[in-house]
Amino acid sequence: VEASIPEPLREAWKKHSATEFTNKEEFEKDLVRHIETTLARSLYNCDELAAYSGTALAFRDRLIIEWNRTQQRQTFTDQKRVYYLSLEFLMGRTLDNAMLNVGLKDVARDGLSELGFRVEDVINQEHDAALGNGGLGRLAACFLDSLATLNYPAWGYGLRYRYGIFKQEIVNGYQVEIPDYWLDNNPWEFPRHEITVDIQFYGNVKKYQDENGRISHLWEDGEIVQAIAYDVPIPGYGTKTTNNLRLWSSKASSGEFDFQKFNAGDYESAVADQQRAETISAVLYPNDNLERGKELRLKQQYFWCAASLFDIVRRFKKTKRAWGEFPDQIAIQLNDTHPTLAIVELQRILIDIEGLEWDEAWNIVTKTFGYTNHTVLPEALEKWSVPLMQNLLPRHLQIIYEINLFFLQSVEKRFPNDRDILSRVSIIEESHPKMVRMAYLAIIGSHKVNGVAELHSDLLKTTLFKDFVKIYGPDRFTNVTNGITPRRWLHQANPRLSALIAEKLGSYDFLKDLTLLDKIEAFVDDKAFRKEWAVIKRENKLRLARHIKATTGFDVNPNALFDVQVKRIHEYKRQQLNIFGVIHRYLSIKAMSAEEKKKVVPRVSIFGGKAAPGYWMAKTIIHLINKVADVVNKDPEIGDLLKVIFIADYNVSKAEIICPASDISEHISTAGTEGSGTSNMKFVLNGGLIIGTCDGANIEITREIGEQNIFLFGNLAEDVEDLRHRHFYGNFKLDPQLERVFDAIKDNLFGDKADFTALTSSIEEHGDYYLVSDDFNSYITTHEMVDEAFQNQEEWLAKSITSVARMGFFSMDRVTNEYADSIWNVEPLDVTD
Ligand code: NTF
Repeated sequence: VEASIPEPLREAWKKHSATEFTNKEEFEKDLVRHIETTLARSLYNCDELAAYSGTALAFRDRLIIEWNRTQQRQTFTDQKRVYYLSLEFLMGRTLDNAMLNVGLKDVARDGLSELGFRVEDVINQEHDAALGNGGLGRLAACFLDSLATLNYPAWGYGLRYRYGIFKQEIVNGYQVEIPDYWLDNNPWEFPRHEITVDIQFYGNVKKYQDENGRISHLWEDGEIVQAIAYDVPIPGYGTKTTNNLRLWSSKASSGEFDFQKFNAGDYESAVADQQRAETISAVLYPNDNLERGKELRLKQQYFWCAASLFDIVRRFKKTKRAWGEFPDQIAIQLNDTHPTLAIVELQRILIDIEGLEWDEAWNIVTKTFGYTNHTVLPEALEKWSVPLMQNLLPRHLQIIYEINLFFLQSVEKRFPNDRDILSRVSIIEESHPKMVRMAYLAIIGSHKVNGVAELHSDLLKTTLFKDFVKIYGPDRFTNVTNGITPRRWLHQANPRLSALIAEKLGSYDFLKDLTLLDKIEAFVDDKAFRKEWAVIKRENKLRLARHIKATTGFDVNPNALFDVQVKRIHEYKRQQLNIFGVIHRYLSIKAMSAEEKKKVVPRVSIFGGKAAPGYWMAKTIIHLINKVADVVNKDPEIGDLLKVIFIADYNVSKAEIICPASDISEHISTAGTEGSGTSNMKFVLNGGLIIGTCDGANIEITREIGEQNIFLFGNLAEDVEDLRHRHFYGNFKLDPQLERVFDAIKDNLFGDKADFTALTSSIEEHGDYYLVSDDFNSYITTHEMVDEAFQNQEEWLAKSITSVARMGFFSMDRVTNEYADSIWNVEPLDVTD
């Protein structure tokens, strides 16, 4: 509904248009006004939380003014836009980022200080927005930051979960999950109650002949759920562009269905319907790299895809352009296969509702979509059962069958002598029940498919999607190695390092062009610079040590080597390898003479990460880490030489404290299993070294920073299959050092050995799928090299500085420009007048 102020009255309006604070006085005025009016508090009644809310509201005003301008400008210019569809956006906190991106953190600091508050304390009041599991969700958040910073006209589309990823507590060494209700007074979202879409589920399909004699399909009956839009402004760094993240929330439709029930006196059932509808956007599925095929998950996916597509199509139709121009105006990126139904939904809209012919519609669809694959793990590849889809989305299933038919016909024509290829590439897996292979559907419905690091993209082409390379040729498949936003992961998380770099380079321009970092390599021998660098690392370690003390009660020595592994707990990421290595170190120290102990480099082994609630093995790993910590940390023979810390509830805001404080971090997945990894980049960018396998982006990090600056170990991806095969045929021999570790566990050194049988036997008896034993010796030896290197602090420092200098490639801005050029074909739009 358009309702604009008539032209002659606009002058009066413009006189009173909202303005933005630009200095301390104006900020304080906005702050106090919000606290006194919006929050109904007073100077007698203003705690840090109120100060946070007031500050957030003052900054929100600024963001929304720029948001309005950006949206008007983008609509007026009407050039091609990008829509990033992701079920996860792991945003973390917003206030600090907003202050830094609009360049007014100092103003806020001074203003708050005049009113009796410290900006850091105020920032710490904010609850993380944790609508994601791990790397995939955080990548989406980094994308939004870069898209806005680079002035791309781009929107994110996601779900507004009432509960984000659960909060983790550790009770008696076990993970306990606490629901994350995060929406109470969240100042960063704008409910758009007027922007709603009705979404249909279930029902059945009727064929009929339309007035032109054409066979058409009518999807009728079933139930309707309403999608309501919530908008979150996304400010770029050092630009006026403020893009939009639109999150959908579900509600019962206020259609006549309910009223009939209600009027019939069936109040309870009407309310129950309401509840059921709201369940769709209630909770984020807490699995990382795992899909479990639950109906509610499929409902979430369709609900979000259908609402987003309706919104995108509605916006396109307003421009009155011809349908053929759709792909010139719109690029849609699918973050993994979760939004694959969007492909089917757009085809449905075009043929069933807009009346296009199949071929014309399909041509538009495939030109519009791009698909990013993030994993080769089989358990993470989405498949939906045909009966489930038949019931929930009958018309979509028909369209999928049709897509498959045309696809298989074309394959058959091109490879008439290869009968097997048809069943291999069919979207439908002929199992019981039949399954829809979402990755295949995503490939067939897109014009570009990309992996997230070179090795990963190569593996896609040579294994998982090999047949599709044969069918479509290699050009449909490409690589875009992941990156991270330097705004959050350097400037915000490590302000002192950022300031030191800016001082040397003469400006903060490197935050917009991270390749400029290479200029700091010239200072690698500069004494004063090196000293400052070391002091900053130490300060960051002290900050983490304070956090550890406050949350676990343990004191850790800031001079010790901080060795960090923080990421989701997963067998393929091999936290078990790490903790077995820690046990090995513990046993070695215990066996030392007093003289020998003097040579030991003190270590703090820090772990953090959540296990999916149903992932029993991952929970066992957490339990073992905590049991080892209990024993080691209290052992008087060990003292400061080794400490084991599990940081509970690892999340984005904790990562901001942890990443700048590491000396070394662990990225030790079984070769060939980690798509990319992005925390590896965060640690190196903050001056930490890494120990890792030749996997994911570790390989490109090595290429950029030089192999003398990284500790690589372990078997290569090309050897994994062979090793597994050998294990399977009985050629498995437990590594002798690992055997010592297992003996200690079996001697009940860390509590009841029975608690850990699953873990040890998966290696000893069940084939060691993740090659923990095969890599153990190499891992231990490499850690000895780490100790040795750490003793030469001057060398270590040089490695640290050189590595940071060479990390420019891993900026999310490079990533975003690569997608824009090679997948989306979109141009930036400067919104400044
Ligand atoms: C993850 N994939 C990969 O496991 C990470 O290596 C990668 O860095 C991120 O994606 C971002 O690309 C997934 O979470 C999923 F869903 F694909 F399993």
